[in-house]
Amino acid sequence: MSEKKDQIFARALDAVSPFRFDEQVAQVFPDMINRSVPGYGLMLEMISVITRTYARPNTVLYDLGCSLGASTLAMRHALTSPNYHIFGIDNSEPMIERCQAILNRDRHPVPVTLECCDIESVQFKPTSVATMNFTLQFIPPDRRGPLLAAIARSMVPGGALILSEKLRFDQPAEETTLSELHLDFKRSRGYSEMEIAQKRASLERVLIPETFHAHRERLRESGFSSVTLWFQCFNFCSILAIK
Ligand code: GEK
Repeated sequence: MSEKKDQIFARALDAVSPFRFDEQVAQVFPDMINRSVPGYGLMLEMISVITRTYARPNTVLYDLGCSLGASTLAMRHALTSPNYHIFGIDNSEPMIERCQAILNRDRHPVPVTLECCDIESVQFKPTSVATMNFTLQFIPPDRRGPLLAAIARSMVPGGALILSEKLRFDQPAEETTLSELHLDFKRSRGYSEMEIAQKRASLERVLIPETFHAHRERLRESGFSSVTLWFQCFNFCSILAIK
Protein backbone atom coordinates (compact mmCIF):
# COMPACT_ATOMS: atom_id res chain seq x y z
CA MET A 1 0.00 0.00 0.00
CA SER A 2 1.63 3.27 -1.04
CA GLU A 3 1.58 6.26 1.32
CA LYS A 4 -0.58 8.99 -0.14
CA LYS A 5 -0.22 12.69 0.64
CA ASP A 6 -3.07 14.33 2.55
CA GLN A 7 -4.63 16.90 0.20
CA ILE A 8 -8.20 16.54 1.47
CA PHE A 9 -8.59 20.23 2.33
CA ALA A 10 -6.18 21.57 -0.32
CA ARG A 11 -8.87 22.99 -2.61
CA ALA A 12 -11.53 25.51 -1.60
CA LEU A 13 -14.69 23.66 -0.59
CA ASP A 14 -18.16 25.20 -1.07
CA ALA A 15 -19.17 23.84 2.31
CA VAL A 16 -16.94 22.12 4.85
CA SER A 17 -18.65 18.98 6.22
CA PRO A 18 -18.07 17.59 9.70
CA PHE A 19 -14.93 15.41 9.74
CA ARG A 20 -15.46 11.66 9.18
CA PHE A 21 -13.01 8.75 9.15
CA ASP A 22 -14.07 7.67 5.66
CA GLU A 23 -12.21 6.00 2.77
CA GLN A 24 -10.62 9.29 1.68
CA VAL A 25 -9.18 9.87 5.18
CA ALA A 26 -8.10 6.23 5.61
CA GLN A 27 -6.12 6.46 2.34
CA VAL A 28 -3.99 9.39 3.56
CA PHE A 29 -4.10 8.77 7.32
CA PRO A 30 -0.38 8.11 8.05
CA ASP A 31 0.61 11.33 6.26
CA MET A 32 -2.24 13.27 7.89
CA ILE A 33 -1.46 12.27 11.49
CA ASN A 34 2.31 12.66 11.09
CA ARG A 35 1.92 16.20 9.73
CA SER A 36 -0.79 17.17 12.25
CA VAL A 37 0.28 15.77 15.63
CA PRO A 38 3.65 17.01 16.90
CA GLY A 39 5.53 14.18 18.58
CA TYR A 40 3.35 11.40 17.11
CA GLY A 41 6.36 9.20 16.18
CA LEU A 42 7.92 9.60 19.62
CA MET A 43 4.62 8.75 21.31
CA LEU A 44 4.44 5.50 19.31
CA GLU A 45 7.98 4.58 20.39
CA MET A 46 7.07 5.23 24.03
CA ILE A 47 3.83 3.21 23.71
CA SER A 48 6.19 0.28 23.07
CA VAL A 49 8.27 1.11 26.13
CA ILE A 50 5.18 1.51 28.36
CA THR A 51 3.66 -1.71 27.00
CA ARG A 52 6.85 -3.63 27.76
CA THR A 53 6.65 -2.40 31.36
CA TYR A 54 2.95 -2.99 32.07
CA ALA A 55 1.82 -5.91 29.88
CA ARG A 56 1.07 -9.08 31.85
CA PRO A 57 0.98 -12.55 30.26
CA ASN A 58 -2.47 -14.12 29.81
CA THR A 59 -4.20 -10.75 29.74
CA VAL A 60 -5.62 -8.74 26.89
CA LEU A 61 -4.26 -5.49 25.42
CA TYR A 62 -6.55 -3.03 23.65
CA ASP A 63 -5.89 -0.41 21.01
CA LEU A 64 -9.08 1.68 21.16
CA GLY A 65 -9.53 3.71 17.99
CA CYS A 66 -6.78 1.78 16.22
CA SER A 67 -7.10 3.47 12.78
CA LEU A 68 -4.39 1.79 10.66
CA GLY A 69 -2.82 0.00 13.62
CA ALA A 70 0.23 2.17 14.35
CA SER A 71 -0.27 1.83 18.13
CA THR A 72 -1.35 -1.82 17.75
CA LEU A 73 2.00 -2.58 16.11
CA ALA A 74 3.91 -0.52 18.69
CA MET A 75 2.30 -2.64 21.41
CA ARG A 76 2.73 -5.93 19.55
CA HIS A 77 6.42 -5.39 18.88
CA ALA A 78 7.04 -4.71 22.57
CA LEU A 79 5.90 -8.23 23.52
CA THR A 80 8.46 -11.00 23.60
CA SER A 81 6.22 -14.02 24.21
CA PRO A 82 2.97 -14.99 22.46
CA ASN A 83 0.92 -15.27 25.71
CA TYR A 84 -1.05 -12.09 25.07
CA HIS A 85 -3.94 -11.12 22.84
CA ILE A 86 -4.31 -7.65 21.33
CA PHE A 87 -7.70 -6.32 20.25
CA GLY A 88 -7.80 -3.36 17.86
CA ILE A 89 -11.15 -1.56 17.87
CA ASP A 90 -12.36 1.07 15.41
CA ASN A 91 -15.81 1.96 14.10
CA SER A 92 -14.54 3.07 10.68
CA GLU A 93 -14.81 0.24 8.13
CA PRO A 94 -12.23 1.74 5.74
CA MET A 95 -9.75 2.02 8.63
CA ILE A 96 -10.31 -1.57 9.80
CA GLU A 97 -10.00 -2.99 6.25
CA ARG A 98 -6.70 -1.21 5.66
CA CYS A 99 -5.48 -2.01 9.17
CA GLN A 100 -6.12 -5.73 8.56
CA ALA A 101 -4.08 -5.60 5.33
CA ILE A 102 -1.20 -3.92 7.20
CA LEU A 103 -1.33 -6.48 10.02
CA ASN A 104 -1.41 -9.37 7.54
CA ARG A 105 2.04 -8.28 6.39
CA ASP A 106 3.41 -8.12 9.96
CA ARG A 107 4.95 -11.38 11.10
CA HIS A 108 4.75 -11.54 14.89
CA PRO A 109 3.49 -14.38 17.09
CA VAL A 110 1.20 -12.27 19.34
CA PRO A 111 -2.36 -12.65 17.99
CA VAL A 112 -4.26 -9.50 17.01
CA THR A 113 -8.02 -9.43 16.45
CA LEU A 114 -9.58 -6.39 14.81
CA GLU A 115 -13.20 -5.48 15.48
CA CYS A 116 -15.18 -2.88 13.58
CA CYS A 117 -17.43 -1.57 16.34
CA ASP A 118 -18.02 1.32 18.69
CA ILE A 119 -15.61 1.43 21.63
CA GLU A 120 -18.57 2.06 23.89
CA SER A 121 -20.05 -1.35 23.01
CA VAL A 122 -16.91 -3.37 23.90
CA GLN A 123 -17.22 -5.97 26.67
CA PHE A 124 -13.70 -5.59 28.00
CA LYS A 125 -11.77 -8.71 29.02
CA PRO A 126 -9.14 -8.71 31.82
CA THR A 127 -6.73 -6.08 30.54
CA SER A 128 -3.17 -5.09 31.42
CA VAL A 129 -2.63 -2.32 28.82
CA ALA A 130 -5.13 -0.19 26.93
CA THR A 131 -4.12 2.53 24.51
CA MET A 132 -6.39 5.37 23.40
CA ASN A 133 -4.09 7.33 21.14
CA PHE A 134 -6.17 10.40 20.16
CA THR A 135 -9.58 8.69 20.28
CA LEU A 136 -11.34 9.82 23.49
CA GLN A 137 -11.46 13.35 22.04
CA PHE A 138 -14.00 12.09 19.46
CA ILE A 139 -16.38 10.65 22.09
CA PRO A 140 -19.04 13.10 23.38
CA PRO A 141 -17.72 14.50 26.71
CA ASP A 142 -20.68 13.28 28.79
CA ARG A 143 -19.97 9.68 27.70
CA ARG A 144 -16.22 9.75 28.43
CA GLY A 145 -16.55 8.98 32.16
CA PRO A 146 -18.63 5.79 31.77
CA LEU A 147 -16.25 4.53 29.05
CA LEU A 148 -13.15 5.14 31.19
CA ALA A 149 -14.86 3.50 34.18
CA ALA A 150 -15.59 0.40 32.04
CA ILE A 151 -11.92 0.27 30.98
CA ALA A 152 -10.74 0.71 34.59
CA ARG A 153 -13.09 -2.07 35.82
CA SER A 154 -11.60 -4.49 33.26
CA MET A 155 -8.01 -3.75 34.30
CA VAL A 156 -5.91 -6.05 36.40
CA PRO A 157 -4.29 -4.29 39.41
CA GLY A 158 -1.34 -2.25 38.13
CA GLY A 159 -2.80 -2.19 34.60
CA ALA A 160 -2.07 0.88 32.45
CA LEU A 161 -4.15 3.13 30.23
CA ILE A 162 -2.18 5.27 27.78
CA LEU A 163 -4.43 8.20 26.91
CA SER A 164 -3.20 10.67 24.27
CA GLU A 165 -5.28 13.77 23.58
CA LYS A 166 -5.29 17.23 22.10
CA LEU A 167 -5.52 19.67 25.05
CA ARG A 168 -7.20 22.98 25.62
CA PHE A 169 -6.07 25.43 28.31
CA ASP A 170 -8.01 27.60 30.76
CA GLN A 171 -5.47 30.43 30.61
CA PRO A 172 -6.14 32.38 27.37
CA ALA A 173 -2.43 33.27 26.94
CA GLU A 174 -1.39 29.60 27.22
CA GLU A 175 -4.16 28.54 24.83
CA THR A 176 -3.09 31.15 22.26
CA THR A 177 0.63 30.42 22.53
CA LEU A 178 0.33 26.65 22.24
CA SER A 179 -2.30 26.61 19.49
CA GLU A 180 -0.28 29.14 17.48
CA LEU A 181 2.81 26.96 17.84
CA HIS A 182 0.76 23.97 16.69
CA LEU A 183 -0.34 25.92 13.61
CA ASP A 184 3.31 26.84 12.94
CA PHE A 185 4.14 23.13 13.19
CA LYS A 186 1.46 22.37 10.56
CA ARG A 187 2.79 25.15 8.30
CA SER A 188 6.30 23.73 8.71
CA ARG A 189 4.94 20.36 7.54
CA GLY A 190 3.57 21.95 4.34
CA TYR A 191 -0.10 22.63 5.13
CA SER A 192 -1.43 25.86 3.59
CA GLU A 193 -3.52 28.45 5.44
CA MET A 194 -6.58 27.25 3.53
CA GLU A 195 -5.98 23.59 4.45
CA ILE A 196 -5.49 24.53 8.09
CA ALA A 197 -8.65 26.68 8.18
CA GLN A 198 -10.88 24.13 6.41
CA LYS A 199 -9.65 21.22 8.54
CA ARG A 200 -10.23 23.26 11.68
CA ALA A 201 -13.81 24.03 10.57
CA SER A 202 -14.39 20.36 9.74
CA LEU A 203 -13.20 19.23 13.21
CA GLU A 204 -15.28 21.82 15.07
CA ARG A 205 -17.78 19.99 17.32
CA VAL A 206 -16.27 16.62 16.23
CA LEU A 207 -12.96 16.76 18.13
CA ILE A 208 -13.66 18.25 21.58
CA PRO A 209 -10.46 18.86 23.58
CA GLU A 210 -10.42 19.24 27.35
CA THR A 211 -7.89 20.51 29.89
CA PHE A 212 -5.35 18.18 31.54
CA HIS A 213 -7.06 18.97 34.84
CA ALA A 214 -10.43 17.70 33.50
CA HIS A 215 -8.80 14.49 32.21
CA ARG A 216 -6.97 13.87 35.49
CA GLU A 217 -10.10 14.38 37.60
CA ARG A 218 -12.20 12.10 35.38
CA LEU A 219 -9.53 9.37 35.29
CA ARG A 220 -9.34 9.41 39.10
CA GLU A 221 -13.14 9.31 39.41
CA SER A 222 -13.21 6.42 36.92
CA GLY A 223 -11.02 4.20 39.10
CA PHE A 224 -7.40 4.96 38.16
CA SER A 225 -5.23 5.51 41.24
CA SER A 226 -2.31 7.30 39.60
CA VAL A 227 -2.51 9.74 36.70
CA THR A 228 0.72 11.11 35.18
CA LEU A 229 1.35 13.44 32.27
CA TRP A 230 4.30 11.69 30.65
CA PHE A 231 4.43 13.65 27.36
CA GLN A 232 3.42 17.06 26.09
CA CYS A 233 4.30 18.85 22.88
CA PHE A 234 2.46 22.15 22.40
CA ASN A 235 -1.26 21.32 22.80
CA PHE A 236 -0.90 17.54 22.46
CA CYS A 237 -0.25 15.25 25.36
CA SER A 238 -0.16 11.69 26.56
CA ILE A 239 -1.23 10.55 30.01
CA LEU A 240 -0.36 7.33 31.84
CA ALA A 241 -3.18 6.19 34.15
CA ILE A 242 -2.54 3.20 36.42
CA LYS A 243 -5.30 1.14 38.04
C1 GEK B 1 -3.01 5.91 16.00
N1 GEK B 1 -4.87 5.50 17.49
O1 GEK B 1 -2.54 6.01 14.85
N2 GEK B 1 -15.56 3.80 18.42
C2 GEK B 1 -14.54 3.26 17.72
N3 GEK B 1 -13.62 4.00 17.05
C3 GEK B 1 -13.76 5.34 17.07
C4 GEK B 1 -14.81 5.97 17.76
C5 GEK B 1 -15.72 5.15 18.46
N4 GEK B 1 -16.74 5.68 19.15
N5 GEK B 1 -14.69 7.31 17.59
C6 GEK B 1 -13.61 7.50 16.82
N6 GEK B 1 -13.04 6.31 16.49
C7 GEK B 1 -4.51 5.89 16.15
C8 GEK B 1 -5.10 7.20 15.73
S1 GEK B 1 -7.48 8.51 15.13
C9 GEK B 1 -6.97 10.03 15.78
C10 GEK B 1 -6.55 7.37 16.12
C11 GEK B 1 -7.08 11.20 14.88
C12 GEK B 1 -11.85 6.08 15.69
C13 GEK B 1 -11.83 6.75 14.32
O2 GEK B 1 -12.52 5.99 13.35
C14 GEK B 1 -10.34 6.90 14.05
O3 GEK B 1 -9.84 5.84 13.29
C15 GEK B 1 -9.71 6.93 15.44
O4 GEK B 1 -10.76 6.64 16.38
C16 GEK B 1 -9.09 8.25 15.84
O5 GEK B 1 -2.28 5.81 17.03
O6 GEK B 1 -7.37 11.06 13.69
O7 GEK B 1 -6.82 12.32 15.43
